[in-house]
Amino acid sequence: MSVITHKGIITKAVGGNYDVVTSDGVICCTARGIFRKNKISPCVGDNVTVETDESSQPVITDIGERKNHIIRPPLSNLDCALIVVSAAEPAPNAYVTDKLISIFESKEIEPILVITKNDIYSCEEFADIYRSSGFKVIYSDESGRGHDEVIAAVSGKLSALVGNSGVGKSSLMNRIFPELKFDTAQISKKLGRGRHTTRSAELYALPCGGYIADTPGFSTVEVSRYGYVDKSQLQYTFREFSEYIGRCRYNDCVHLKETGCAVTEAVNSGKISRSRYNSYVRMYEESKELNEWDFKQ
Ligand SMILES: Nc1nc2c(ncn2[C@@H]2O[C@H](COP(=O)(O)OP(=O)(O)OP(=O)(O)O)[C@@H](O)[C@H]2O)c(=O)[nH]1
Ligand SMILES: [Mg+2]
Ligand SMILES: [Zn+2]
Repeated sequence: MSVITHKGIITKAVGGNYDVVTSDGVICCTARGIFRKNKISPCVGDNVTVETDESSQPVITDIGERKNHIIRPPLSNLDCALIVVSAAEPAPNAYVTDKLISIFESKEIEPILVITKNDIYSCEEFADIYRSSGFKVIYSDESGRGHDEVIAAVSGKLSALVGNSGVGKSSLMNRIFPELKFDTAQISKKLGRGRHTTRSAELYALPCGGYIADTPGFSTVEVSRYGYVDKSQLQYTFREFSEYIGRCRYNDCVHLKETGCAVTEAVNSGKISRSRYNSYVRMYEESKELNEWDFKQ
């Protein structure tokens, strides 16, 4: 009996069944029990080895080393996170945005902001905070504005759309893939049903290479459980702090109330956004209460 080995990427995972895209096409398979024993489950984005033979169901036998991993929803090997923020309904929330940015920065996933619903509201001030802090900000709405910029930002990469429920992630997927029909719903209907419209993550192949996943949204309260950045590392996840870190009077400065702090001086002189700095302080305080183990898979 001849066993054939294939290499590929998991694009869909539902109840222990996986779709793996290989050079020989999509293979539907299950996983070996050994992964359960080692407390690791294959997930969307994993580079895997699949074995097929004539008589039994194809099975995943190996998971390649992960570049990074997020747990909500389970996704591996992301290059880029498109953080979707709507200009209104729901209103932009700087703290939620900054928290997501820090989590992605800590995993070396490039955060890009996509601002939706500009056809009805403007949020220039919010966008400016992020542009001036060193992030790419794209406006994308139902008028078709920003479409080419979104495609250019994600082509050839593995990306996920993340953000609050109702910001328009699935609507954006519908603009990228007009032939597919992603479920979208008005906020009032989402609340009425008491759950989110999108419920799992699946990778879709982009026309110019790479993959993108829609993900279920979360409420502002839930973002506190989205991930964890240790307080010793937190300052390094604020990219605009980097040119000031090391220039404070005290080597162990954590940029809160210390005298001679180069970071707080930069905030006071308007070189660092106060809104971003306030998020840093809040996250620093909160990280004292959080336990890293709550965020392990
Ligand atoms: N005016 C306007 N409405 C939008 C835009 N994008 C999305 N919407 C509307 O916002 C509502 C929510 O959109 P969805 O795409 O379902 O939001 P989602 O982020 O996928 O939500 P979850 O799946 O619950 O996380 C729908 O009624 C959309 O029609 C936009 O750019 N402009
Ligand atoms: Mg959705
Ligand atoms: Zn300092």
